[in-house]
Amino acid sequence: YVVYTDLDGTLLDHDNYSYQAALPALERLNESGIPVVPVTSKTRAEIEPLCHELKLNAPFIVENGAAIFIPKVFCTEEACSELPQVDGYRVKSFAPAIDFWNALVVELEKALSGAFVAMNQMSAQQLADMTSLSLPAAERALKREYSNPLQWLGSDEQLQTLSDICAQKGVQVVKGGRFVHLLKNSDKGAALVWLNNYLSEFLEVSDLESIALGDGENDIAMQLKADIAVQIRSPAHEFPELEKTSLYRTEKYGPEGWAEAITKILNSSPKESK
Ligand code: 2M8
Ligand code: MG
Ligand code: MG
Repeated sequence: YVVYTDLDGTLLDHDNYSYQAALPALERLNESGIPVVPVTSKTRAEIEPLCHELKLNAPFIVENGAAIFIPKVFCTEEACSELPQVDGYRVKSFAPAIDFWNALVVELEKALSGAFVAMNQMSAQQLADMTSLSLPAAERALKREYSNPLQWLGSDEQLQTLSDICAQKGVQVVKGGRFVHLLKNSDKGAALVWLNNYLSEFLEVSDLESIALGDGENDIAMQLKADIAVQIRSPAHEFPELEKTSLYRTEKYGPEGWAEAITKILNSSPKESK
């Protein structure tokens, strides 16, 4: 197995961002040598300290599938030589870089003035206030490389207008826990497929099974592509609609639901490190 997991509302509590309840299940995965891959709308600057705290050394997927950061230990010369090097990683990117997004938002402002506040227009303090992130965490969230999420203030009708304008530019609109996210040439599903192929070659396992856990609408793309999908119960919204045979919906919320699902899957699996 490889575990692909959303962070906010999934591995991390929607309200206080704690992962405490998931720790025993995470430990069990670590012991079984099952890689845990964050797949999130968060930035690299937000994910790195978390990976460090949780001792995750696997690749991770940033900003809603925009790019995959592959640490050196997961690289071979053969597999990675074509990928650009950034700090200690090789990077496979799908989405346009941040300048594209900042320019797009300026244009959207003209048609939908007042309907949203883009993250790059917020101070760290403002972002901290609206999300209950700590101030340093909000600073890391503002270090965006591939996306500029929108705090939505407008009507549903204006959201439809946003979708229509964006569609003409090949940009897709999806909802996260608190923000509206814009995607182009990427989603969590495409990133999962690319990385699972990469890892099955790297680990030399031909039938590497993927488990995708998430709470939001922006997780559906990866849940559709995964072998096993887990929808984590959210205190903020209903389960997003998802049709799939191998779907498990948790009883518990956030990281408790995460542990519930992982425990259930591992207990019912004949071979833990499949
Ligand atoms: C944003 O993402 C969440 C994910 O569901 C949201 O849309 O509410 C991100 O852009 C992330 O960088 C940030 O940490 C988070 C804070 O709640 O919001
Ligand atoms: Mg989420
Ligand atoms: Mg997310």
